[in-house]
Amino acid sequence: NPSRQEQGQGQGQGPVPGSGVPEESLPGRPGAKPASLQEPTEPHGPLPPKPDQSGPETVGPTGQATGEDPARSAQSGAYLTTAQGARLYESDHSLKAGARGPVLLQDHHLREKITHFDHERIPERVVHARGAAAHGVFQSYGTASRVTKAAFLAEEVETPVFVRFSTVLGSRGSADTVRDTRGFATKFYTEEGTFDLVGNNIPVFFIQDAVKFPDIIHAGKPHPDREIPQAQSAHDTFWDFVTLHTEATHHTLWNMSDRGIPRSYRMMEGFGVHTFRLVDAEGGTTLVKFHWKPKLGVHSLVWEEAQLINGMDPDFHRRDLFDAIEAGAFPQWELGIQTFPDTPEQTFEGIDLLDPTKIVPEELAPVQPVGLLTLNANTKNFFAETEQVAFHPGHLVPGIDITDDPLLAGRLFSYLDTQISRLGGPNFAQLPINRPHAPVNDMLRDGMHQTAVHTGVAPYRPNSLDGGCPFLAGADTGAYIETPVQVPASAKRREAPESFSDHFSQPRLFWLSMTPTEREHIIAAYTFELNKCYEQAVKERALTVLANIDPVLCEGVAAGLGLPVPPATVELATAEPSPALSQLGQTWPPEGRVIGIVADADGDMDAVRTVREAALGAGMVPLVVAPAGGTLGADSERIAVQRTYATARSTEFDALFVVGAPGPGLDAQGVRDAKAGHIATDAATVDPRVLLMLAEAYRHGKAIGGTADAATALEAARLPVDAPGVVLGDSADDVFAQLVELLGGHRVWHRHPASI
Ligand code: HDE
Repeated sequence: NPSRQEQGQGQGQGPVPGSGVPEESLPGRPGAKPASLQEPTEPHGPLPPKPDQSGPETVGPTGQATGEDPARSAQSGAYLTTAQGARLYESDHSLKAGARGPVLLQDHHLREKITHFDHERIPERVVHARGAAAHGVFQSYGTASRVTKAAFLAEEVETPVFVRFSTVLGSRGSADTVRDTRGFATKFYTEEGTFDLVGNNIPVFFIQDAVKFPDIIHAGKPHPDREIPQAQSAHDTFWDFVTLHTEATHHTLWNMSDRGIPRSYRMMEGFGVHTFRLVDAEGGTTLVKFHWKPKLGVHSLVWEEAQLINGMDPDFHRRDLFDAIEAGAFPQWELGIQTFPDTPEQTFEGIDLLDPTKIVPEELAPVQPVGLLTLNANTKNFFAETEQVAFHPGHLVPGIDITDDPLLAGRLFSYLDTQISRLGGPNFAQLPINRPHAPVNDMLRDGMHQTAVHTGVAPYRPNSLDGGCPFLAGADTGAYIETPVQVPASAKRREAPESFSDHFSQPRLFWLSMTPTEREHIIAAYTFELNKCYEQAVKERALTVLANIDPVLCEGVAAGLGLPVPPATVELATAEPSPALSQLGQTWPPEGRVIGIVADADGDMDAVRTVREAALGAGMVPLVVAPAGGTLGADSERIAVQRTYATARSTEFDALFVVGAPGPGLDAQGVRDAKAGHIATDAATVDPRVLLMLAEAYRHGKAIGGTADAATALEAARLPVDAPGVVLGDSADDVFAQLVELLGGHRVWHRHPASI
């Protein structure tokens, strides 16, 4: 099942031949076009969905499965019609008084088409506007049954899901690989109602109280006077706020770490952030934190690479997710829970479980797997699904309850409120993507965009006129059954508990848990961001915050800013490192990683073929990169080219395999022959785009392999052929095996200069 990436570029399906009806004979079609440019003239329905593109089962507004295709209401016939179903015979010209005359207002089709177009956009999300989503399935292991009665967590239950990943700060059209937190929101369409786990890829938050949310977002969004920078935290207002409001220190530190620039949505962790309360069948309760663990490992870009991608392919993460699913490489995550006794203090090992700026190290409370998420179907319509989906942390099912985390309380209000304005009224739960798969009978009536036709006369309780319907559930099956938690007797106060004022011990724990490589990246990230600020006072204050985390961090950043090192204002905490927080040091599978096979017409086609097949066998995505599109090799066994030197950039690949020393496409007379390309005879004639690819891949710590004669290309790029992570040899199989081994550690880190 070749992915879109593998199908090559610019090689879409050609025009479908017409039915033989001469174009001129159709009304309003002046002149015939050459056969190859003709539109199909025979009516046929919309293209059937691809097998991997099935969405959730369609359910009616009252919840029962209808089997009706949601596209039916707008795409049910072969002919172009008005919104009222009247067929149109022409759609290319406005109605005019003569070919050169004025356009007539009576043209209903023109007015209807333009009016609808004028209203095609809805407000983007105020945060998390930029996202990508997919359908999938959640298979529970049953291991959570001992702590929750939630039916979808019972043994071997399969639940359809829809997951939307996002960045926080940027607008809908912003680039994917900015330094930011990523949203990880999951809608479980369970048989007991919809459960939404609306999480992030960072386990803590900037603020402890929802009342500060507009402040942090206003500070992070572009400056109000000139609306720059887009989707960035590298500006004065962000750093002004987070250095004054030091409870943001922990989250900011995670943003400045490699977690802020994930390699792929498929390779990030997800966290529920708040502590939730699970309830078992006997009413027993357990406090938990939710974790998503990606099967492909947790990997990140390097900063220079992330910046290059934002120019080369701003849709990098969105494309990566869609292509992987289309190719059948379905990403998977394990859902896990950390469990804590539900004590009146709601603390664990001294950590306040109601403080969303704190984690509980996995070494103290291991993450216990409870089920497997597989994303296996792409969206069919971005707007209808990804844009219109509405998550809410208050969408809970029996067995899952909230805690008194003050940040969560504000979220419970905010999501519905914002969705009423974003989705134009209170009936968005009837949109196909938001419809529960459980039966709905809610007594909510009327309102903007009501699409259900409710029957009965008594949408109130109690009633006798509708036979008392609908009925209440028993306490054993109902949701939102309050756990009888004692609320401490106290006067009303605007204040936080004392434990919330510790803002530095966990940032220090995070810093101490990083490997030297990760620490270098953090210092470089702070240095970059603060050097983008103009205000000296902001930079100086940021250094004081860093001094409160660790002197090495503070000194490194101060050196990069050219500023003196300030003293710490708190006593540094003694923290036991948590190795689980580090992304490095483990070995990961090569599945889903992309290898670029750089070749030209004169190269060793056996090597190209061997690596391509081996990569496919390993579940990787091989992309052949050549001077021009089309194919490479002898007529009988042509190999499709997916990227050209002009469309490829090193950033798309996790590893490179270079065949020979691809030349600049000059013939013997030195005349450009872009189609063929020729093996360079010496270092001076290697194609400069290949040199750039090699230099970047080398600098970004990527594995580089090649046939033995690729040494000329490496030398031309002034790269040592015997450096770590560079593997050349006569056997393409052997070289590939070594590349896979290198990919297991993600990158050749000691080759990556800390400053980039
Ligand atoms: Fe959100 N958040 N948030 N948030 N959030 C929204 O809801 C809000 C917070 C998260 O893919 C909005 O429908 C407040 C934490 C994700 O559609 C809005 C506070 C976490 C998404 C909103 C928070 C999140 C949102 C904007 C502080 C991780 C995208 C559009 C009290 C646990 C969901 C919308 C999607 C979206 C409010 C804090 C995750 C405005 C007030 C903490 C993944 O309602």
